Formats: sequence, structure tokens, C-alpha cells
Amino acid sequence: MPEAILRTTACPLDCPDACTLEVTVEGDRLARVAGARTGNPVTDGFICGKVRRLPEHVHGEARLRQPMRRKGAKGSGRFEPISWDAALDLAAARLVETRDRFGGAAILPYSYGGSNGQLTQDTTDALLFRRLGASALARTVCAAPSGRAATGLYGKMPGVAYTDYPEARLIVVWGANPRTSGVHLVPWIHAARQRGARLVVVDPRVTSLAAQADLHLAPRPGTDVVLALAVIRELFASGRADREFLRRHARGHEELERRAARWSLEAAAEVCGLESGEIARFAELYAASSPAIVRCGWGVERNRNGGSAVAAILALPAVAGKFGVRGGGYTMSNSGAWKFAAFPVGDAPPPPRTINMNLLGEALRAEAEPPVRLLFVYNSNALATTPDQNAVRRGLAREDLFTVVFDAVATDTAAWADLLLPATTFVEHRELSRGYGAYALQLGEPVLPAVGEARGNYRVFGDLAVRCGVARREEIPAEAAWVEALLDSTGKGDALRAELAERGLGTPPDGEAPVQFVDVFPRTADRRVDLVPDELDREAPEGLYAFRAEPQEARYPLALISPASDRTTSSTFGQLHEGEVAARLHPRDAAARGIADGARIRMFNPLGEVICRARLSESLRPGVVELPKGLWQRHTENGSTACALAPATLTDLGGGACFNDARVEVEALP
Ligand SMILES: Nc1nc2c(c(=O)[nH]1)N[C@H]1C(S)=C(S)[C@@H](COP(=O)(O)OP(=O)(O)OC[C@H]3O[C@@H](n4cnc5c(=O)[nH]c(N)nc54)[C@H](O)[C@@H]3O)O[C@H]1N2
Ligand SMILES: Nc1nc2c(c(=O)[nH]1)N[C@H]1C(S)=C(S)[C@@H](COP(=O)(O)OP(=O)(O)OC[C@H]3O[C@@H](n4cnc5c(=O)[nH]c(N)nc54)[C@H](O)[C@@H]3O)O[C@H]1N2
Ligand code: SF4
Ligand SMILES: [Mo]
Repeated sequence: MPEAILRTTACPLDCPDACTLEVTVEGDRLARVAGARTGNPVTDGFICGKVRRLPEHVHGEARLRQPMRRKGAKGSGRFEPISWDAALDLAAARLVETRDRFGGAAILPYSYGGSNGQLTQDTTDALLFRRLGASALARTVCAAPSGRAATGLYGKMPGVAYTDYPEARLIVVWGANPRTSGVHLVPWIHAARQRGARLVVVDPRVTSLAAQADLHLAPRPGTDVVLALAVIRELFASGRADREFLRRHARGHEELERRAARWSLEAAAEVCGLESGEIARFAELYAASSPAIVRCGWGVERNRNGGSAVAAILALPAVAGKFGVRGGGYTMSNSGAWKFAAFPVGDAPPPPRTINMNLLGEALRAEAEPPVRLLFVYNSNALATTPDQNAVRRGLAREDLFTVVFDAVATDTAAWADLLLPATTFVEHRELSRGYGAYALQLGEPVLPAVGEARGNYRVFGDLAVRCGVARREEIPAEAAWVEALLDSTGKGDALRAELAERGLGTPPDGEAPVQFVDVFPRTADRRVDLVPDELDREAPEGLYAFRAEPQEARYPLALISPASDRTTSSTFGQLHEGEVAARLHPRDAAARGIADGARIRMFNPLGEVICRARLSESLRPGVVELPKGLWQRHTENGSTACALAPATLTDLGGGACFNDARVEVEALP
């Protein structure tokens, strides 16, 4: 038995919590992963079940261990090994040839959430694709509408830290499911409750927190903007708006009041499918409680009204005067707490065009103008996570498209590659990461040798840039040097180095538990919250705070939502789960369709169909169906997932994805 060595690193996965990990390494194998017991109060000795299974992810059967070239038909998943030298030559030759024959716009790099780290995205990949003159990608599949709203109102002001939740008397969890999607917030909510705090949950499902809440509002998906405006109207109308705070610290409150005026309790109740009394009780509780925190999640944004909804929710603490005390205000994403330098790409020309990643299926059509000829997928399992999955699959099947997939495991997308490059995982490479809930910055050094021939993004994209002849080796900073430059760019370089050396955690310039409107202010030009920013008002098709009605067609009356599940992080770790996943339906909707628990069903709309089993559940709002996000082909009978039913339409702000605007019908199958 090799000796077990205990080492520390950080989890850079797309999760708010950014845990500190204690890993046990035996020889060249990762044996065990656990949460650090000391040093990080947010991690506090435990981690999610997904990352506890990291050893199977790192060493499992689906792991890519060497570069491979397609051998069988497109999509057959048959490959033959080649050397890295040959793989890099082939990739470089195809990149250069595509640029020379069709122009850089015919090259599309596609990436998103593989890592929240600073070293595996927007570094040498940016250099390569910018210098090639490739199409740019608008990374909008997540957080684009909420980011636009938070930036427009508050300039992405940092939010209430997890550790300050126990100070609150009221916690509103709105369109977030932290028990699953950022579990380290939950103990702090429980601590607050033990001290007498009330809990309100706004979610169309009875999540585990909703089941314990003092008040659970279950609105129709996509109607939150109306609910939040009705609360705002109520606050103004009852004289409980904090006009003094608004005069001193806000702009646009008169206009916001006007826009909220049409949403009486009754009008809102009708649209949201709630009782007017529930909304009144919520407004009452919110007005009367201080400190009060709103934790806004990403479930709010994934529909046509998502940007306006997040804006209206984030306006609440301003209108009700909840800022200025510890444990009061809001938490959305805290990613704005850190500012880093952009990777130097030199005098590369601006990209010839920008493609919204939610419209990948459209962009991959042969008739697109100009067509994409080379798709380079990394840090993403595009086929499993992008709207209009069938359109994406049709695109990937094009014989005249050359697809490179760079990933650590053989994903559904990888099966469509012409060239497969094996990536290291975060235990095998260096990563500098910060959470978007937790505030700490952490530097993870590799704790394990690379598995097989896997290589890290920083190195591979740098090598490709040199092979393509778009960069000289000497221009590319060594990875360690780039880490130093990133640390310096935060504005507290040496202090940060000292913190990292002593504690293993770096704190952002504004501290790790800032009080909003005391320690941090809106990063708008006049440090005020702008409640109706012009820019957002112009961008939203019907203006900011407009409610766009149900994308309804009588033939597809059920709203399919696809929230985060405990088994995967987006689609990461999907290969570790065997067996089909059932769609959840309310018993009333099932009965109306003659569907029994466990029955085979077909869920469909004009974009596609999913064939799977039904699981009846009282925990959904009637009219809502649930199939989790991040499923792989293997998890349904016909290989389609919720993304096959999700429209490639865009949110009102930020060009975000409308996963939860999927409208479907369901029928029983024999
Ligand atoms: N285990 C696990 N953790 C994850 C992830 C994962 O896939 N698995 N993904 C990570 C990523 S990428 C992200 S962005 C975050 C997302 O984490 P969350 O913010 O929790 O987002 P979701 O899970 O999409 O949705 C949260 C809740 O919103 C509800 N919801 C859906 N539609 C609406 C609506 O219209 N209005 C309201 N009020 N609620 C609605 C859903 O029922 C769900 O309970 O989690 C991260 N953490
Ligand atoms: N139906 C539905 N679909 C959704 C959502 C939804 O609500 N409903 N939510 C969406 C959300 S919130 C998000 S954030 C997106 C995320 O969608 P994606 O960006 O596709 O994220 P993942 O599915 O986690 O895939 C990340 C991939 O990157 C790989 N990877 C990890 N680290 C590295 C690395 O260092 N180098 C390389 N080369 N590869 C690496 C992983 O192995 C994994 O296969 O999914 C979206 N999809
Ligand atoms: S995914 Fe989230 S909860 Fe799980 S280990 Fe990583 S940071 Fe922690
Ligand atoms: Mo996300």
C-alpha cells in the first residue's frame, strides 16, 4: 500500500461555495476528498456528495487519458489514439486552414462552466482565439440576466456574506435551492432560525427549505417580476417604503413606484397564481423585520422576464430600507468582489462577430451566414447543457464541421468530436479560484500527477497559439508568473500573498463580510442605487419591469423546469450515474392524463420529445413538471433531456437562456 498523503486544495467547480478540500493521495491515485475542518468557516468540515465522488471522476472509466482522432462515423463515439504532437499539429492545421479559407468568423470557441478558476478560462485560450480572429462567444447560458440587473442597479456591489446570515431576523430565499446548489449556506440559515429568524421561500416547488419555511409562496414560473412589483407597490402604498433612504441613496424610485402601480395584490395574485393574502402577508413580514436578507437565486432568471424579475427583487431592500445593518440587504452573486486583470492578448483585432451561446443550434446550421466550420468545445458539455438540444445535435452531425472537444471525460458532446483532447482535472493542475457566494480566494496547486497524458488548458492553448503562428513562445507568461500578475491586479497583492501563505484564504479588498451601504456602496457613477437604469430600460424589449405573458400555447399547457440536482454540477459527474431519471409531475396533472406513478411517458413540444418515467409528487405546483438540469443521454430512454424542450429564446436582459420557458404536453406510453 502506498503511503497516504493528506493535502489541501480548493474546489473550483461552478458552485457558490468554493470549498477548501482535504484530499488523500495514495501513490498516483486520489483516494479520498473531504471538506477542510479548519481554516475555512464556510466549508466547516463538510462538502457535497458530488465532490466526495471525485476519485471516481478522476480515475473512472469515462476519463480521457490520451488524444484521439475520430475513426467511425460522426457521433459514433469511435476513436483511435494519436500522440499529443500529432493532435496539436492537426488542431493547429485545421484552425489555420479554416481561418485562411473561410475567415476567422468560421471558428467558434465554445466554453462555459467547467471551472470558476482564473487559469482555465480567459487566459491562453483568449490569446489563441483573439489572435486567430475567431468569432467571440457571449457566455450567457447562466447569470447573464441576473448579472445585467445587478450591474445596472448596484454595479455588482458585493452582497451579504453567508457568515452574516445569523444576524438576520428574516431571510427570504427567492428562486434558489441552497440545500442542493450551495449547501454551505444552509447551516447559517439554520443558525439564524435558532435565534428566532423567520424564513420565506419563493419557489414553484416545495424545496427542503420551503417545507420548513414560515411562508412559502409558489408562483407560476416566470411571474416573479409581478410578485416583487406587487410587494413594492404595497410598501409604497402603505407608507412603509423608506423614502429617506431612497432620497439619499437611490435614483429612479418615483419611476419604479409608477411602474409598480398597476400590480395591485389582486392583479398580481391572478398572474402569479397565488392568493392575494399570501402576498400581503409577505409584504407585511418583510416591512416589519430587520435585519432582513433576500437571497436571490438563479431560478428566477431562466425565463423571458428573468432580468426584470431579478431587478425587481434586488430593488426590494432599497425600497424597504433594509441596508446599512449587518445581516440586512441582499445576496445575489458575489463574483464582483474580486477584480482581476485581463490576459494580455496584444493588439489583436476585435472579433469579427459575437455568437450568443444559447443560440448554438442556430449558429451551427449549414445555412448560417457565415457558417461555423470549426467548433472548439472546452470547459463545457454543450450538447447536455444548451437550449434546443436537437438543433445542436444536428449541427454537430454536419460533415463539413470540424469539432474539437477538450475535456477530462468522454461527455455526450465528446462523442461528436473529430479530435478529442484529454484535460486535467482541478486536482491535477494549478487553479486560482473564488466562489460567487463565499468570498475567499484560494490557490490550488496540483495534488496529483496528470492522469494518463492529460494536459491543462493553460498549456494546451498556449502551445496551439505558438503552433498556429499567432504568438511567440516568449510572449506567453509562464503560468506561475500569470498567477502573480493576477494577485497584483487585485489591488492588494502582497497582503493577499501573506493571507494565502498564512491562512490559505485570501480576502477581497472590501473584506469578507461587508455591510452593504456601510462598507460597500453601489459601484454606479454616483454610488446610488439606480432603480430604473436607462441602459436596462432600453435593452428590455418592453422596457424594464415589463411582464411578458406566458409563452403559452393551449396545446402545451405544462411548464417544464429543470433545476439543479444533487447528483451533478450542471452536467459534470453525469457519467457516474447509471439508470434513467424520472420526470416529476403533480398527481393532479398526472390524473388528468391517465398517468400513474412509474409510468412510461412522452413529454413533448415542437422542439423535441423526452421519453422517460413519471414520478408523481405533491411537492410541485400543479401545472409544473420537473426534469433536472445536467442529465446525459443515458439518463432517458430516447437520449433527449430537458434541453431538448427548452426554447432558444432569450431573456429580456443579457441574452440569457430561457430553460424554464419550456412548455410541454405529457402523455402516457404503453
Ligand atoms: N448540486 C448542484 N449544485 C449546483 C449546480 C448543480 O447543477 N448541481 N449548478 C450550479 C450552477 S451552474 C448554478 S447557476 C447554481 C444554481 O442554483 P440555484 O440558484 O439554486 O438555481 P436552480 O437550481 O436553477 O433553481 C433554484 C430554484 O428556483 C426554482 N424556480 C424555477 N423557476 C422559477 C421561477 O420562475 N421563479 C422562482 N421564484 N423560482 C423558480 C426551482 O424550483 C429551484 O428550486 O447552482 C450551482 N450549484
Ligand atoms: N435544462 C437546463 N440546462 C441547463 C440549465 C438549466 O437550468 N436547465 N442551467 C445551465 C447552467 S446554470 C449552466 S452554468 C450551464 C453549464 O453548462 P456547462 O458549461 O456545459 O457545464 P458542465 O455541464 O459542468 O460541463 C463542464 C465541462 O467542462 C469540463 N472541464 C472541467 N474542468 C475543465 C478544464 O480545466 N479543462 C477542460 N478542457 N475541461 C474542463 C468538465 O469535465 C465538464 O464536462 O448549464 C446550463 N444548462
Ligand atoms: S461543488 Fe460546491 S459544495 Fe461541492 S465541494 Fe465544490 S464548492 Fe463545495
Ligand atoms: Mo449556472
